[in-house]
Amino acid sequence: MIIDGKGLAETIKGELKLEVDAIRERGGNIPHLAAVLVGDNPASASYVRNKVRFCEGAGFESTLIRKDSSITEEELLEIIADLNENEDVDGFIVQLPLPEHIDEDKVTMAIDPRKDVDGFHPVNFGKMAQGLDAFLPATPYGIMTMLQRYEIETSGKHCVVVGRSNIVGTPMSILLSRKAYPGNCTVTLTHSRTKDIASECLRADILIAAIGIPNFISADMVKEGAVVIDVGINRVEDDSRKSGYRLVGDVDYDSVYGKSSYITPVPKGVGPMTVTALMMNTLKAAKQK
Ligand code: BQF
Repeated sequence: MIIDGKGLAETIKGELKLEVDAIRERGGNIPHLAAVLVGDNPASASYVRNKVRFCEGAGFESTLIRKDSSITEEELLEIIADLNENEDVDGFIVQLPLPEHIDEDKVTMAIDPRKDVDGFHPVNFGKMAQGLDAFLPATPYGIMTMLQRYEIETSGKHCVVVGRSNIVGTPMSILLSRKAYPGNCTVTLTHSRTKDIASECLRADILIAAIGIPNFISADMVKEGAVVIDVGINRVEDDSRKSGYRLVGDVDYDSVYGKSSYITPVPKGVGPMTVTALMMNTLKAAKQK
């Protein structure tokens, strides 16, 4: 069965809009997301557009702050300090990746954890790891929401995560091993130094592919009946498209589809749920203010 990330995102957008309409009716605090976009990376610009568009669809307020890639780290930190102070803004993100001369960790740590709707600040990461209330990082939160809404059984399952990034692989391994639903999995976290990734993947009841290599997971790496979550969003050249590229996941979808019980497509799988999760965090931030 195909997990329709795009459709679920639309459903949740409608639910969020109903909540925002009710907030508006009682004169409450309308959620307001600000996004800082540095430079002209086309992928980053498209991600930010998706977020602004979602805000419009759900009745959120949004502010886009665009800066040239020549901005200094100091100037960017000043913008963050202003957003931290700004009573009107409930949550904000700094779109990654940033230009080479800017330290992403420094930027992330400058964000007030109460406004850190991407859930990247160490305070939110630490709270998440301890099972405390926190802003969960958007992609893992989106995946957890998919598993929950599709009522996928996770308790006692063996989950294999491929990739150990701070924003996907590592938090995913923590969330799925927590004593909760979705959770209670036995988790294996694999990465570039793992001896035999294929045989690790073959043991997975739930396989999370987050390595950023197009079509990395082939059918011979997947157990019959596995749940396959493809986090990869890789741009590959395609002259038959007017854009000149198409999106390809980390999973070789055509060969793996037949072996899976559930599988997420690319596009329209995890990607739209990442944006949705950011908006769920923004509503949470607005309510907590
Ligand atoms: C879709 C992201 C890597 C690095 C930084 C829908 C998005 C993408 C794809 C999107 C992503 C990926 C985002 C689709 C936000 C997800 O239909 O497949 C939406 O906008 N994303 C980001 O903000 O930063 C990233 C991936």
